[in-house]
Amino acid sequence: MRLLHTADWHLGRTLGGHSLHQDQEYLFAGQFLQMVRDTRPDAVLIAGDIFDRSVPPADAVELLDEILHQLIRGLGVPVVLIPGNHDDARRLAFGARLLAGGGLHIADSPLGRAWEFHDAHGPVSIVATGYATPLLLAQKLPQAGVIADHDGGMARLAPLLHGLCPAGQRRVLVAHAFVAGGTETESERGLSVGGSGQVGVAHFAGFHYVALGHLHRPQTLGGGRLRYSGSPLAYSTSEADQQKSVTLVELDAQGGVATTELPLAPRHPLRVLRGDFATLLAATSPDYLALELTDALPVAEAQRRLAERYPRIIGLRWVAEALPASATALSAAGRALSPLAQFEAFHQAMRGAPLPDAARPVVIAALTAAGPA
Ligand SMILES: [Mn+2]
Repeated sequence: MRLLHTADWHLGRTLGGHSLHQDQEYLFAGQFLQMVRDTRPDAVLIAGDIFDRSVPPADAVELLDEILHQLIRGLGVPVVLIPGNHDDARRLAFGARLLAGGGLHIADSPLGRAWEFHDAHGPVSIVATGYATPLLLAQKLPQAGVIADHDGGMARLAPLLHGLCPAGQRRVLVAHAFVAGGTETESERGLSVGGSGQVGVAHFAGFHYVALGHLHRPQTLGGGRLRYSGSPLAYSTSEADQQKSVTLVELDAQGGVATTELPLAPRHPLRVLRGDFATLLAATSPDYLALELTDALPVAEAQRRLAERYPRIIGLRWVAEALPASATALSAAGRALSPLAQFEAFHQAMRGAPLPDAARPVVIAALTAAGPA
């Protein structure tokens, strides 16, 4: 069986105040649909965080509707999708029982749903469980007692999920969780306040493939059976270096798995760009840019002028270039200077300019308050 695994679409997301709608439309309506046309999977799995927020913008809902229509009606490929921690599970489940007959399989219960798919080797159970808090699981499973954390939740849930699958069938699980051993970026929203929100790999025993969502970096765990496809777009500066992709999964007759990363190319890549103001001002780029200024300027002024050259700035910060040795090691001559003179030398080294007269009384007051060295 051939599956396309993706997750964390975050439709409706903004980045640094810029709507990503057109970039998402470009990626999903263009490259992703073409990928499905080229690979002809038996199903597409979308492992949660379909939308960026529980009540998404109308443009985002319309885009999802169009993509699902093209996949299921246009290409004849069924879709399995689950809510993530950014989605509102009940809103996403609207019409789920009606839609399942038309090829759209939505995990509309926190206790999981299973559907039977077929390939040349026989049936495959695809079982799907949306993100659920420990509290919600405890409410749905009153006999389970206190469920203290996500790990305890998955421990209770796993046997129920297996119970949804007929014996002897190959089993694929779609889930949204932070599996221990995975690596975060800066764009996941934490699953718990205090505690890690992580669940152990061992709970996923017995599934031939686990299609995971939540972590935005593509990665494989559990000896290859568990995988995060990662998000299709970079949603934070920490992802600037990541090649985003969709995972192609080949499940053989015995349940053995081989995965391939199918790369995606964003319309406007997210990059970190470092330079001095004059150099940055002399260039231009349509990309999403986290700018790092190496010379000190009033930030609001710099941002205003750079925005004329770069329409998609997502952040601007001042960074010091590598410090000269004179700024990091105090020489014998330096030690002989007064604290004020040392600070003036430090300011000169860091900012490339003398300490402004207006700042001197502030520094003197601070040095006096700090007491004798
Ligand atoms: Mn996410």
